[in-house]
This record gives sequence, C-alpha cells and structure tokens, in this order.
Amino acid sequence: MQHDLSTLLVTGFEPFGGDTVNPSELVAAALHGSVVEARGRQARVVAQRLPCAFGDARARLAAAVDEWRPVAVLALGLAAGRAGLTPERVAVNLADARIADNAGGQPADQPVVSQGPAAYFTTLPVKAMVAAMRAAGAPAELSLSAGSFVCNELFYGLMHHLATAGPAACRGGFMHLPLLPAQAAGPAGLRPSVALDLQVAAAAAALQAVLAHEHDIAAAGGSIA
Ligand code: PCA
Repeated sequence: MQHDLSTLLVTGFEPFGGDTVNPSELVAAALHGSVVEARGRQARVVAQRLPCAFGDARARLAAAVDEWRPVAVLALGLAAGRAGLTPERVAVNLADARIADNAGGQPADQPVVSQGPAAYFTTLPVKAMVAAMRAAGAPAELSLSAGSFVCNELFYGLMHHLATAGPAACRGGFMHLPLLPAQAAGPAGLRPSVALDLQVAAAAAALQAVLAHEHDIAAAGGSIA
C-alpha cells in the first residue's frame, strides 16, 4: 500500500452474538483500496477488521490510527433492527454489555476510560453524510446513541485517542449499519435490512461527504425524543 495519497481509515467488526457475517466488515473490505474524491481532494481507503472484544478492538484501532495517520476514521458496526445507515453523534463513557463479547468479556456499568469525559461528539460531518447517503438512494438517519456495547466503546476509545494522543487534525466517528437481507431471512422474525451493494455505495457516499465537508452542513435534524 502506498502512502502517496492521504488515507481514510475504515474499520469493520468480525461477526458476533451468534451471527456468521457482519455487514460492517464486508462493507469495509469492499471499500479497501478505493480512492475517494471530493472537491479536489483525494484519499485512499484502508480497511481494518476488528475483533468484537472490549479493550482489544479500541487498542487495535488506536494502533492503526497511529500507523496510518489518516485524515479521518470511519468505524462501522452492525446494529440489527436499524432500518438504514445511521452515523452516530455521541460516544458515551459507559460499557454495559447485555451479552458477552467474542472474548467472553461482559462489563457492567464500567467507564470506558476512568476519569474520561462523560461523552465525546463525533468530529465527522454527520448531517452531510446522511444527506449524501440519501442522495445515493440509501435509507439513512442520524443516531443519538451507539448503545453501550463494543461499538460505543470503540467509538469512545477512538475519540479519546484522537483528543489526547492521536494525530492532530484527524477526524473520527462511527456509523451503525443495518442487517443484510440474508441475515433478516432467518427465523427470528421480520427485521429491516439493506442489500450489501447499497450499503457499500452509501458508505462510499458518506466518505465523499467526509472529504468534502471539513465542517458539517447546517441542516435541520435531530430527534424530538
Ligand atoms: N455491533 C456491535 C459490536 C460489533 C458490531 O458490529 C455493537 O453495536 O456494539
């Protein structure tokens, strides 16, 4: 891999919770090596697969950030039940797991970083990302909570790393993805899903928005409750 272009680091998770696939690692892998262009800027996507394990995932991401020194990081994960692609606004300093992670870890009511701030806001232009994904024909919406499992821990760990130790000027954030149709075809009852091709196209559009918008667009949004 060349270092001539700037880098967009995109991560995905291995399957967890009894699933055999995770759309986040498939989307990240599909984008690996592609060149994103927007407003005269170019960056090459480097994808990294992460273990679904508290502590381990965020340590590996911090190491990848320090290795690649990307202009931005977009971490991806699955949120079964979401009806579209959902960039997250807030990472909270809380690990509270309803199920065990892939290493058997199941923290209850623990801080991600003791003495860390209660929360971090994303530094990605999430409203511009939502608009770009919708323009690409994909269902997308802002989300206010990444939960309290490994994805939130990764998101919080990423933002803490960028705020305290990582490369200056690197922006970071997290986006949850919906199930794939094949996952929703199981016996667990009807759940929303989005085809892999559309998830990949939407994530590519979101990355373009990241390059195009150093600051988020002014647009009405947010949620009433
Ligand atoms: N989703 C989980 C962890 C890994 C993933 O893809 C979560 O939302 O926390």
